[in-house]
Amino acid sequence: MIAVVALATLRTAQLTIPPDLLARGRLRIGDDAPGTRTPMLDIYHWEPNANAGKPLLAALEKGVPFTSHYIDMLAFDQHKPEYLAVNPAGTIPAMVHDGTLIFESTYMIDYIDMAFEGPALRPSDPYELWRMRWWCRFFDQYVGPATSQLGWSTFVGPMVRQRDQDELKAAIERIPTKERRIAWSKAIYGSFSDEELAESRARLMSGIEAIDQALGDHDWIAGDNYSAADLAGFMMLFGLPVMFPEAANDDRTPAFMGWLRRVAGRESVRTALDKGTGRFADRFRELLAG
Ligand SMILES: N[C@@H](CCC(=O)N[C@@H](CS)C(=O)NCC(=O)O)C(=O)O
Repeated sequence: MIAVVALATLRTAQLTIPPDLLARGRLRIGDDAPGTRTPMLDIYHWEPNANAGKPLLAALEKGVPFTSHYIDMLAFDQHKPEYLAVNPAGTIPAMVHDGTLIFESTYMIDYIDMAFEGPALRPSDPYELWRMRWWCRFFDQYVGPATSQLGWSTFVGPMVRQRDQDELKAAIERIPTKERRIAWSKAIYGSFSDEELAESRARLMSGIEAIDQALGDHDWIAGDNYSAADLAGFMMLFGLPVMFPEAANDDRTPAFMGWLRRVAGRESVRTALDKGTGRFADRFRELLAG
């Protein structure tokens, strides 16, 4: 029995629609004409954490060569003209494959899976495929926004808020989308409401329990095979035993903790975490130490 409570006030998803982007169809970056150079994959990411980690993990799991571009979110690199020329929404992650921009992290996993050789990240069994998609949606719409809100209020806000106030104000004004301006303001000025934070915690309490129950007697979220759902869920949730131990611990949610450690043990995950500065890899090490 999955005990997921219906909560009303928290945003269900972080969907940013870059101005004009979808209308333009394929956005080509740079001047190269199609077919004039070797197909290349460039991945723009911050720490291998949450959304930013998904394309990294997917490419590494499949053994796809790529160029990694570290965008320092806390230095507001994502709003600088150089990066806006790649992704006008000013969000991370993004990737450019042979000159074409691909964004929205969960669907980036699908793209990498279909566009390149390597072990499949989608189950071939229809029921497992359905489970994979159901859980990806759950991560994106239910627990993802809650984790993100707690993370922004606990880590991101405190890491930047003591900087020069005029600089911070100017940095917020440069953000291209209203949704991200609101998120940054709330993080910087500590104005997430008690009700919002309580709702995030309630979602995580029930959401982690639901995952724990759903894992049952199989190793992976969709069933017998490692899939995009494990990769996406891990990236969203691996910090929880440290960030919110009341929700995720060996006594309350042993199957969830065992699954986190199984994913953490994969070579692709260890390599991905090395692409960060260590801030998040440290949480990962605490997890492995158990
Ligand atoms: N739904 C998008 C969300 C992208 C997103 O909002 N990313 C956050 C980091 S997880 C970001 O770019 N924040 C930087 C900012 O808001 O300035 C995805 O999954 O790719």
